[in-house]
Amino acid sequence: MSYELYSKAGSCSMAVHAIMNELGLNPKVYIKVAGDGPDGLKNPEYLKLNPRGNVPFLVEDGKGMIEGGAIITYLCDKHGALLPKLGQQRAQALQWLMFANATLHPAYGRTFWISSNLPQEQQEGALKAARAQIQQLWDYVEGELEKSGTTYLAGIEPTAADFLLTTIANWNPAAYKFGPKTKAVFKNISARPSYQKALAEENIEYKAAA
Ligand SMILES: N[C@@H](CCC(=O)N[C@@H](CS)C(=O)NCC(=O)O)C(=O)O
Repeated sequence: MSYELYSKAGSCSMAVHAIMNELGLNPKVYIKVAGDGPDGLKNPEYLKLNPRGNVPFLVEDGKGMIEGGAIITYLCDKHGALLPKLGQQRAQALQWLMFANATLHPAYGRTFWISSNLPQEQQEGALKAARAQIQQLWDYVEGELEKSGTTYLAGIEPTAADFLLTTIANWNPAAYKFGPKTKAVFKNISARPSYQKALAEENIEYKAAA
């Protein structure tokens, strides 16, 4: 079984990278950069492999796969870790994985879109509104962790969702206030050897747990 992972340093694909390290999969990781240059995400060679021109892109024994939420679920199920198999525990773990992938990630995506597409004079107001939405999501996470009293999003053991949440939190962390329980998740996950290895391989400094 061979795994190749295309990642952009520190982006959502770094969560897949850390999860693969945690699962002991020893992926060969190719770090891409934004844009069209030789290593860019829109470079014609990369577009031949992955016409979406984004990351994460996983190649398992020559077969490609897109969409981080699906890649993570597939790998965790296949290798039997970081995603409970059955029942309420699985429901909670999937809920939080999808929250990170399909709610929190797109909310950050709006801030990136505003910064690269809106005229300068419109950016301040739009960014303020988009960041306020993101802050509400972080406040929701803290509230749910307080209610459940658990160390991680879906219980006392970490699941894949904690890895994705921890990774997203490191995107412009100075712009947001994280509650103490949320920060404890970032601290615990970012300290794991699997996560430290991904940070080192992608040359990223982890700041959200400070
Ligand atoms: N829904 C997709 C979103 C993937 C996505 O937006 N990836 C970002 C990095 S976090 C990307 O590749 N952006 C393109 C770029 O940076 O040019 C997924 O979860 O895989």
